[in-house]
Amino acid sequence: MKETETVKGIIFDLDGVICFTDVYHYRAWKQMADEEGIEFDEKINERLKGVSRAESLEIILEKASRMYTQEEKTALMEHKNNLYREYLKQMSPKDLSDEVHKTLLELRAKGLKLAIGSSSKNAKFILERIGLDGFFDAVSDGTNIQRSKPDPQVFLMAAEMLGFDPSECLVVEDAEAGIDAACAGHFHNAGIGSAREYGKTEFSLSTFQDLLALPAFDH
Ligand code: B16
Ligand code: MG
Repeated sequence: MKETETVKGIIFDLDGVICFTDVYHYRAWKQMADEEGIEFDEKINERLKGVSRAESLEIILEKASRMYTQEEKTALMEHKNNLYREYLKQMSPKDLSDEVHKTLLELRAKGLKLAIGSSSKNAKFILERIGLDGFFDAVSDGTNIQRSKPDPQVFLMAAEMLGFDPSECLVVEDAEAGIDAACAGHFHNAGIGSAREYGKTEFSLSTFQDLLALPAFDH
């Protein structure tokens, strides 16, 4: 990022950045895979981060010993989503960390617009559960896109909702597929968690509040 460039908006991935629903995705997929007798572990799970539900299932089925029909795949996705939503129902504002909450408020106080860019069709439900319903200036999620990360569509739509050019926005991601999507859309990006060490990550964040120290945010 050049000295003269100023970020006006931040687009946050949800799962793995704002809150930690990734463990619930894992448990739900694991139960489904165990019931089907399909090998599935945390290493395979890394490949599911940021990609759609249907694409996640295809990755899991790479280890299956037989072919599945489209009807069976639809039923498996529904089963997984029902298991996942049972976990989500147990979430509350306590699942939003003080660090994330305070940092979001400070970023907004700096005059930045804040958006969500998530592949999840459950994003609005999760935001409700953790007490952030209506908080963001824009929410782009799995319900308004045709192509999921690493395609940049979800972030391009978030930028459009905010009224900014991609070059004026920073995407914050925990998944390599999400950093790839940010790069493909010509966004600035910051990587946290699994995406911190990724080669295409522009800014590495050890903690969420490191966002406050990025110089391009000083207006
Ligand atoms: P759903 P994010 C993504 O959320 C998850 O990382 C990914 O594992 C999941 O498959 C995808 O949402 C779809 O989720 O089944 O709820 O529609 O990281 O883009 O916020
Ligand atoms: Mg994520």
